[in-house]
Amino acid sequence: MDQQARDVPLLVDVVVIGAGFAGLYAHFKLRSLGLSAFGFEAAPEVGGTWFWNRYPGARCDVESLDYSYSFSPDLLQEWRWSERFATQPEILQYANHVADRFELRRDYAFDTKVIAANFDEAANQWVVRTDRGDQVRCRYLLSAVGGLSLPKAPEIEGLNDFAGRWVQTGCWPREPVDLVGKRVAVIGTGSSGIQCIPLLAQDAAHLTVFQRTPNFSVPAHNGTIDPDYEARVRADYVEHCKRNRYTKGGVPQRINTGKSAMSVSEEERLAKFEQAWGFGTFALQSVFNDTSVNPQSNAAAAAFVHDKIRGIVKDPAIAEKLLPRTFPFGTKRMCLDTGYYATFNRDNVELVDIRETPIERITKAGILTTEQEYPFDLIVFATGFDAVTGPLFALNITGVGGVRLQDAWKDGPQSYLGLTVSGFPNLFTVNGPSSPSVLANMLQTIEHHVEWIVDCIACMETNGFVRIDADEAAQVAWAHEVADMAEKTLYTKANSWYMGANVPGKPRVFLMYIGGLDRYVERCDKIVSEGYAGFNFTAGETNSAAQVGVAAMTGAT
Ligand code: N01
Repeated sequence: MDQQARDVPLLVDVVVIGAGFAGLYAHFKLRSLGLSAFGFEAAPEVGGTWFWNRYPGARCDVESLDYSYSFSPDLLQEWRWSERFATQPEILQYANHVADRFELRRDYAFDTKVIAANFDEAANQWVVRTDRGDQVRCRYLLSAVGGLSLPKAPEIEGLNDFAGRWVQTGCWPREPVDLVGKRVAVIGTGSSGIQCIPLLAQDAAHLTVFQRTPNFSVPAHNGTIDPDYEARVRADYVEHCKRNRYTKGGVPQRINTGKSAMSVSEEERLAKFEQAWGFGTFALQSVFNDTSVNPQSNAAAAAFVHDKIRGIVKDPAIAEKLLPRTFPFGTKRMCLDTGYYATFNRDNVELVDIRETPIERITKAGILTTEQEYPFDLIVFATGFDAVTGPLFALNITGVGGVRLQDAWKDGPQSYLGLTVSGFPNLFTVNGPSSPSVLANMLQTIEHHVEWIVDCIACMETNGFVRIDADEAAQVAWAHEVADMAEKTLYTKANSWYMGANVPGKPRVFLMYIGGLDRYVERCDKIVSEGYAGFNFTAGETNSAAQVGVAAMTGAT
């Protein structure tokens, strides 16, 4: 059901796609610029990823105090989180609160999917079409679709034969899913599987986990927020958030030796690992500064987690199956859990290693592996997403010369700063490929991108520019820089969704900028201070207007 009457305009300054945290903030900022903006959202309400991922156990893996918008000091102070890591319902409530407080719903059509966006070169406008028959023209198109918004289709043969029910974590039903007395299967042990498995185990009669690749998971140590810490943060909240933006991960570095794991004694190393394990967050990855680049340091962290798993899981054979061995520690996104490994000590939980006994197909009764058929009432697919590029391709974007984004990116995404794509003028992508996105606190990456984009649009408006396009050479150089940076780490050794490796046929390209949010923000600032180096601007009414030097726009010499 719509949250508002549908009153879709024919022409606006900006179309925003998505009403998650990025889309909402974009609306807020664009309005402050005096531009008209209109948004489309496929869901019936705001919240983006937090609307769709409502599976049991879904919660943020960034501490709530940091996973907060920082643009409004009043909002920062008035909103109180109830837990250190907020649950999905609470985050969704927060998104709704923000939408209400800043009246951000009024320029959205909900339950409306964008199905095409074509650049009209003569008019320098995007023509956006939706599945409800709308056609809107806009001068700027802002994608705020999120990198993890397109769940992978369950790709296991035989699903149509299954007589029971199946669901996906990435689009969990809104009405409660009845688990009581049910025989439940979970396929997938990434962050979503690892979060829901302990809760499903509590309610289901029997839970069978089908694991293809064991993952590294550390205890989140969720609970109430330490009141002293919260008071310190609140006393200086705006500055706290500003400082976050100039860190690698967009969060405070609270346990960080700044040393190589190999530069300290084994005793000190284990003590620091222990401290990080006890603290939660991603501290185990960042406590030493070379975990992601030095194979020895990485192996030490992996061995530490292996020992922890062996210590928690009572059956040694099951513990061995749960040990991640096929990729370096942290190079697939590390998971934060609440009682994940201990769940395998329950009598009603079974682990099936589908590397040993692969799934052959889904049957009427359940799941058939090479070893046996398992009967189920419910199958939960926690099998991940066609990340980063998938949601953009789903928009069916065509740029200059009618080139489809899919074709421009057939060998992997090419983007300048993850913000713009050469040949697709006036299109901005929040958290696009080759930007830090999920490698940092998403609230920080979102706010940074939205502010950069809105400042850029303001600059264009002030200077009479009608078109911005990334210079192809600058884009190629950026892609090389991003790839070189990733190659220097161990991340490229894993078959992860970060590498596009989870989707058959997807080019193997590291999808994020791994140099840290701090370096990235400084780089974006520098590019602006150099007169938007690497961008071409066009002045006037049409695309035939003279190219104008960007230096003139910013006063740079
Ligand atoms: O997806 P994933 P996710 N047959 O791709 C398995 C964010 N997130 O939804 O590794 C059998 O990580 C697959 O196995 P393998 C976070 O950024 C955040 O869990 O490909 N198994 C893997 O085990 C995260 O990284 C939060 O061998 C199949 C699993 O399914 C990202 O979303 C919470 C299969 C997929 O893991 C994605 O996480 C949740 C098949 N055909 C998510 N296909 C928080 O903030 C896939 N698998 C806490």
